[in-house]
Amino acid sequence: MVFRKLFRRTAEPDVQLEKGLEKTRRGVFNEITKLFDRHELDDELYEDLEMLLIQADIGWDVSQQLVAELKERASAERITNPADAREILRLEMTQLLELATRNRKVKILQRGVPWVVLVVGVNGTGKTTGIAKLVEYHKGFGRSVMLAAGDTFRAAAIDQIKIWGERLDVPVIAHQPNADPGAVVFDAMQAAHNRNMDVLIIDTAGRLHTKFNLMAELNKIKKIIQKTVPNAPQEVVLVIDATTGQNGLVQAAEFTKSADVTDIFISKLDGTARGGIAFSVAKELGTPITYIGTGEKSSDMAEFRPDTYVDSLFFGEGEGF
Ligand SMILES: Nc1nc2c(ncn2[C@@H]2O[C@H](COP(=O)(O)OP(=O)(O)O)[C@@H](O)[C@H]2O)c(=O)[nH]1
Ligand SMILES: [Mg+2]
Repeated sequence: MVFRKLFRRTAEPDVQLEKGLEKTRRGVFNEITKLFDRHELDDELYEDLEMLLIQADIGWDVSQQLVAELKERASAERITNPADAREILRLEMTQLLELATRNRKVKILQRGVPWVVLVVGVNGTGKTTGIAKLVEYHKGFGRSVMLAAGDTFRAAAIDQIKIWGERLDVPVIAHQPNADPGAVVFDAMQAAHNRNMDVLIIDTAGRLHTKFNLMAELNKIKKIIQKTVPNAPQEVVLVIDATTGQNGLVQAAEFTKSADVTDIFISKLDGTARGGIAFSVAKELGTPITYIGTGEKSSDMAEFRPDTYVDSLFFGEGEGF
């Protein structure tokens, strides 16, 4: 009980995030926490830790790196108490995630000039739901928001975004199914510009193309956007589904190579007990993680912060004070 006091949160708790990460916290991270209840900080503990980190979808390389660093620091600082080692691990994990926020650009939105957000990613990752979340987020700042139904390949996709538009009371620019996405985007840009919208969010189709096609299509859409607002899109958000683990990361890498992704949105963190994907994203992609999705409602989103994220993996409600 004495060292229990060491386990302090780094940041203010985020209730939304804690709820979203509950499965992960109760799953692998509960196992990780329990490891450090052991009496000895020995090789067996380090080996078990590495295995659990890999199970948490933190990725092979990153897991090895974390354990190696922990070992080194524990040895250099003559730490023998597992409870102290756990604190070091927590700080190391936070530092690793800070890599993912270091390159984040400051966003300065101008009232009445459309801040254009292009949302990309593989089909089913949560783009359209993520867009609903972004609408609620921007509306929370009192901004006017418009949507563009740029995924014209499935009629259902157009209906889905229209329904969100009605629910959230924002206009949606849409064409018929199978229309040219470029034409939708052009119309939406004109409408957003003419109506002095603060934010325009553009949905895209998430077909897995060959790399060349993906690049060509996204470039074409960007050129169309720039006909109306030359410095747009100010944000290109890539949605990554947390439940697809390391596989999702490989697909995401294709997008970061093809599109100038500015921000990453990790969706469905509530749906997995292995919520460690953020660590491999931070290490492998180098693109800032900005948003995280923790459910199917438009309010189920949090801004990504390394300290609250790591706290939420280790502490449940009312713990860690
Ligand atoms: N549990 C959970 N489900 C989500 C989340 N985001 C999206 N979904 C669900 O995932 C499915 C695909 O989402 P959708 O937004 O249509 O993906 P898209 O094809 O990329 O546009 C839908 O059933 C969503 O309700 C999330 O953060 N948590
Ligand atoms: Mg969609």
